[in-house]
Amino acid sequence: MSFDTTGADNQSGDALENLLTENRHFEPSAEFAANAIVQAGEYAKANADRPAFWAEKSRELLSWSKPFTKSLDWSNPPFATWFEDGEINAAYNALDRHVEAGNGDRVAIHFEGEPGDTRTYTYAQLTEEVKKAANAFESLGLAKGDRVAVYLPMIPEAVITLLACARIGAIHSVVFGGFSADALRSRIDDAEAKLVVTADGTFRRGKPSSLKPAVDEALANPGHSVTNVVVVKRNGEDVNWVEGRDVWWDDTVGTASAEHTAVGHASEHPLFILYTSGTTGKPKGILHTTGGYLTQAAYTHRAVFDLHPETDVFWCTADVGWVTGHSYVTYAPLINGATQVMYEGTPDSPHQGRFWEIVEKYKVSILYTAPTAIRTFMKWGEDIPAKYDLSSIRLLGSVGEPINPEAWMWYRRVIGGNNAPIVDTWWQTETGAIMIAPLPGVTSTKPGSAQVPMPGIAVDVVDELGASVPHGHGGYLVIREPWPSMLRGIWGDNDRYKDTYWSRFDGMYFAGDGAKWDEDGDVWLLGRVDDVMNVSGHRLSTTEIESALVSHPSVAEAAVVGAADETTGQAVVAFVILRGSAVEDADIVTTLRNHVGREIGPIAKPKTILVVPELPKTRSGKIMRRLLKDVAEGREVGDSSTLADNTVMNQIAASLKA
Ligand code: 7RM
Repeated sequence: MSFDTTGADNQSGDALENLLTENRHFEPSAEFAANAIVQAGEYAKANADRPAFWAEKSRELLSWSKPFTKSLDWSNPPFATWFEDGEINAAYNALDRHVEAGNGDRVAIHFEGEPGDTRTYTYAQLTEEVKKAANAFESLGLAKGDRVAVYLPMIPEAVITLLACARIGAIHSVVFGGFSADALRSRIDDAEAKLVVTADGTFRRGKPSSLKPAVDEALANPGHSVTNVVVVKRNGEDVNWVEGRDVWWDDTVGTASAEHTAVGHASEHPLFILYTSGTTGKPKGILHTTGGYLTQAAYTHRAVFDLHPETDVFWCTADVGWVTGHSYVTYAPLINGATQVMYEGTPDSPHQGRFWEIVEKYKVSILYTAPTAIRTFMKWGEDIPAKYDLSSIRLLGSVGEPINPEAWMWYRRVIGGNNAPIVDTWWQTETGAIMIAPLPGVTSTKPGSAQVPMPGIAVDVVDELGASVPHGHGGYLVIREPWPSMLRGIWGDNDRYKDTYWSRFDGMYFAGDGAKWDEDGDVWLLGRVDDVMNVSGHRLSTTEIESALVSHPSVAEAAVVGAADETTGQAVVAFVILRGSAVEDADIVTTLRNHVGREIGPIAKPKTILVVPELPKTRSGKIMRRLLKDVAEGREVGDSSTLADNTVMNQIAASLKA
């Protein structure tokens, strides 16, 4: 392979063109395929007429108080409407109708608190709680269209709050419990929230961890829009109290009437805002509406997880502060009448087997988690899950980042008993629901690839000019047709909505991810395009080099960035966490460089490999490569306020000095 210093605009990423391929395939077992909820015919049916397909799914999966007559309206792009003349209540669909259908005694939520306390809510009980919360919020003056900031830990009150808002047509805006007072303030201000729902605090690794002080700080200056703060008592810590503003959950929701009739809201009535950080600028308030969002969330949940609501126990480990916790904890599982597990804490508390203990205890059959968690479990060793009975698991899901083949294989073998299909699901806050994933009873799965667009979803990979690239080639991931759960805009900023998503390629949604088709026509996600490096004119994906590093037995985790380089434009810099005894190996850096050379090609060999104790990650497990890039380029480290653990950058700095 030669170094090409002229091809600065090397669109097709030739250096890696044929490297991301995978020969391993895993067919669904005959039994799994035979009992699968969705069969192969679904693709052709959806492709024949997408809006008709989604209309049929919507009628099948949801109860509309006023049936719609119209499916998609795309007469004013990029502003779509779905099922526009219909009316629907999200909370009624998630709760009341299951009780009316005689399923009130089915468990909706098995809650496991971090300290080990547990609560079980049946559908009848959860319905009652949501009705009380809806009445309580209304008694505080909350009305349809008002915004509610939610700053809660992973406790049932989070789901209850969201559904109570949806019930009365208030718009929730969840802010991650891990975000600072500043982040909370800017989100409250941007949405002009009238109510805040929070808790005294939660527990982290056995210790109380507070939330209420951040709310007090966010509201310290006058001029904000908030009239009341509802406070759930969770960890029992003392809190400051602002008379007239603050009210205890138990005193308001606890004493409210359990009678509340749900009325339908217009299909395009806003359901929620969820802020997501862009590469630059202030966070974007991604806006989702009701009918289309619920349709795609419910459909993908059934189809991708092969959900059999009478028998499955579903566990999505995502926090409700993330879109995954909206679509696949709060809405879809309840709409579909599933039984689910909700867990407040981290995987390592009080011990590294906590997740597997929970799987065994509740007989979890479908587990949906993130690659970062899987890689952490690999690091901890397979003897930990081996201590538990995981035989209830029949399907595994992955979301949030590309899952490297190494982690995929481990997940399948150690957690899935070499039998459970793995569904790698690609989607975004903006897409609202899963867009690319295998259908577990149909698709033969392939480690490392999210594989195929969902039925009814038009995904493509295009070059700089927006032309489709052929199989075997890479480019930018786009979506060619509107989809039901697509964002309807950025709160208060239509221009930014158009600029960010619809201006790069004419008439297509630009996802911001690099991707490639392999020779079989499966999609591989290559990370955000801002994570694509250009070394001597060769496009290299951080994901691929990370994947190569992690495939070496000495490497537990790896993050790769492109650092500015005078000669090559960018140079590959890798940060690695080593496993056990590899730490003592003096030649490890050379070994790893050669390993990457062998796995991908000499062009991909990291110029620098830095051994570090930890990697900077957000709460949802995404590596913040931006911060590593600052280190690699010798700059002062930028804003690290969204890190899950804000001491990590200091740990890295200390380890590099040593
Ligand atoms: C659900 C969620 C979105 C970004 C997205 C990608 C990355 C998510 C996968 C993935 C490869 C996956 N929403 N991403 N899932 N990359 N394979 N299965 O994560 O808004 O927080 O993030 O996450 O870069 O653009 S999100």
